[in-house]
Amino acid sequence: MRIIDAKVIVTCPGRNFVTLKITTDEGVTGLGDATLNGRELAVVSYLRDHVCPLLIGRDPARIEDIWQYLYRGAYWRRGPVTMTAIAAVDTALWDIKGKYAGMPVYQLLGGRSRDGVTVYGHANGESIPEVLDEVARYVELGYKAVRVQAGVPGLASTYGVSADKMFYEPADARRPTENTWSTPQYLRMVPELFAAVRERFGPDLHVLHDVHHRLTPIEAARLGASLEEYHPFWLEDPVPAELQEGFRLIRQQTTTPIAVGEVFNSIWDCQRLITEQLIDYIRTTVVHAGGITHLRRIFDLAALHHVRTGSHGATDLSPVCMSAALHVDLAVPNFGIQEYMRHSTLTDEVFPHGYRFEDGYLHPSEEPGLGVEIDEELAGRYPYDPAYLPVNRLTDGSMHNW
Ligand code: CS2
Ligand code: MG
Repeated sequence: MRIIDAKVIVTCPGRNFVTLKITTDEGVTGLGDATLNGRELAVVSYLRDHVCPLLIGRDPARIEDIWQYLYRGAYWRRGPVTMTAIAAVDTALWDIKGKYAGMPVYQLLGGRSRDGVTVYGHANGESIPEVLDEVARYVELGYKAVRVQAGVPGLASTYGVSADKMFYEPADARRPTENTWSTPQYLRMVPELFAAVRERFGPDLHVLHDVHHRLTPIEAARLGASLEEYHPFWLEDPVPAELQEGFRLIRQQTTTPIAVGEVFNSIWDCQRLITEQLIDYIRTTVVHAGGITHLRRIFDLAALHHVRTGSHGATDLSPVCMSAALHVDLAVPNFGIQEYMRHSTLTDEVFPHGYRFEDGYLHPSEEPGLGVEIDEELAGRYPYDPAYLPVNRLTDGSMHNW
């Protein structure tokens, strides 16, 4: 068994996706998501120019060896571009291994640990009443968990609120749009949002919220404490997480659960957060954290420290990543929850897949491998269309975190 082809497919069925397709000498193919929102072409070049040529002739069964070869061989280790490229290779090789074994990948990861993968959807609106109506739609669809994001009074726009419903695409312009931010206004709004959700939907619905890296630890501590009476399922990305020990301050002040990690790309980004139990959920993903092989290492470290999984699942992670995530989610012992921002119908046509939503759960495909393909002819009709994530400034014009 040898790799005879490794090609990068770039398509934009409403948003950009980068996909790696590996083919063996026996005609077996595997897919890996390589999408890095706003920096897609950097990963395309990393794969096309520096990785794919080195894969030709290798044994696709040697997943771990190829992972180590690409990680150690880069010399310049880690980082979102490198680890997304390695992730795509790793994911495609697990897809191939499942097809050769004639099993869905979760069977190769230890088999089913649960009946289904609990997911959460995204309810958002400019006003709190609008958010409540969106939450009602998700409850009606059978979701047991919903993320809530509302506009901040006095601000023209904010993270997580868009005209789109059921999915949310933040990369909205060829040059980054500039948002304005006010922490005091925001800190006043969020407790009102949670009070309204609990008032209308009661205590049992899991309610999540994404702060999106915008507070200082003491502000996050204040927000966490102000929400305790509404028992959030989690408060996500309360502060930028380069200073992992900074989370100690939040931990000392509040019991509100913390989720972090969608921007992490290796175990080293979260090693202290996990081993000191500074977080409750780790949000690392197949596509950005080195693939299934590395993600399992992060999740195993988390399992030893009472930290559960809560992988990122936004629309800029393709159905290839979602398919792979569900196989990991089904098998790991310390599963927490899976984000599920639905893709557009056109995206689902470009990436036919076997996962399905039912009564608040996602179920991965039972097909051998990951259970996802790419319609290359259809993908070819939608060329890359540059789009950037917004940037954020404070009301005095200072750069802030988006
Ligand atoms: C967000 C994402 O889903 C989330 O939790 O943080 O929407 C994130 O902003 C995008 O994936 C960035 O590309
Ligand atoms: Mg987030």
